[in-house]
Amino acid sequence: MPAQMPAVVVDGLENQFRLLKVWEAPDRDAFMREVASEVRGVALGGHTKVDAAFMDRFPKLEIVSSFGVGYDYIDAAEAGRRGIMVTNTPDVLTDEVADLTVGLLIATVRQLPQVDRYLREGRWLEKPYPLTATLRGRKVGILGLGRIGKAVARRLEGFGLPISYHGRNRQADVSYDYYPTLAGLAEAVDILISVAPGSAETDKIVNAEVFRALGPDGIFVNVGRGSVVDEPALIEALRSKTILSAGLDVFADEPRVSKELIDMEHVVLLPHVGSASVETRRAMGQLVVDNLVSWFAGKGPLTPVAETPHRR
Ligand code: NAP
Ligand code: 8YV
Repeated sequence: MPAQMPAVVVDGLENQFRLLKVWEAPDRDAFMREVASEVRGVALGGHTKVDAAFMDRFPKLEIVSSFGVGYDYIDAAEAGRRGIMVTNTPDVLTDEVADLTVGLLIATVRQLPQVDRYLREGRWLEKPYPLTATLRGRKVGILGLGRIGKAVARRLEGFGLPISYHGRNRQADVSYDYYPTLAGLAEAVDILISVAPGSAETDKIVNAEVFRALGPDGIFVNVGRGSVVDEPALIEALRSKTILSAGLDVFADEPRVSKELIDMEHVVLLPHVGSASVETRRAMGQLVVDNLVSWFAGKGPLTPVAETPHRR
């Protein structure tokens, strides 16, 4: 375990395996060198980078069990070429992240954190808070209509909002309008929600052209990955009122958040808390453990990523 993980993972693995807690070693690099030849599994948290150089260090490595559904910090294609299994934690967090996304959207449109600050500062005593924008009458576009994207769409259907989406493929199980280009989607909607994974393909695809297409009433919400957005272009679009506002749970260089965003009153910023409830983080941790237990019991992985499919 290179970085500290929740107790459910530490305890669950200590019960079953010899757990090497790299983060507790006074000299982590020396400790890694010392134990590298024995390591057969890695429990990965804290978005530790797993690239070819990392894999080179562990000649007997069979499986990387990662905490989180997104695994953009793992070179999974390289793991696949080496026959190393990679697992993630899908599904157990879908509803939690979808709930948070809807909360963030409402908070952004109705300015809930700003309104809360207004009351605490005693300003209600002077005059009522100014009127805000509305969700009513808006169209929603989802970038990345996967597990979480669909759960967000189902919730927003209940709000009476029409949904459309962009991804590489049309989804067979939904009847929402599909847009083959992201700019086309942005042009057609006034709320754009990104739930797409980080990858070379998605890097900075939400760019200045997309913000221009979204337009001056446009709201951008990002719960996917910060790398999907050209962040300087987002800041410029917010500064110039090319779009109305943004609600962000993910950023380009976490946990550092650009001062320009922090200084803007018309954005809502969350410190990557989409899945961060006690119950959901526990379920994610348990799945990290269960993948390793299943693998070393010879039963295969429970939730392998697409790049390392399990062949029995
Ligand atoms: P998923 O089921 O794999 O869905 C991902 C969606 O993104 C798919 O519909 C996929 O559709 C689309 N996509 C992939 N590559 C694309 C590309 N190049 N261009 C456009 N669309 C693309 O994953 P999920 O479980 O919904 O999770 C989605 C992401 O949410 C994770 O990868 C993670 O980054 C993020 N996340 C964030 C939090 C948080 O705390 N903020 C929590 C959990 C997850 P196509 O294959 O058709 O393109
Ligand atoms: C986690 C996430 O907070 O699952 C993901 O992809 O982004 C979040 O659920 C994160 O991966 C753990 O640090």
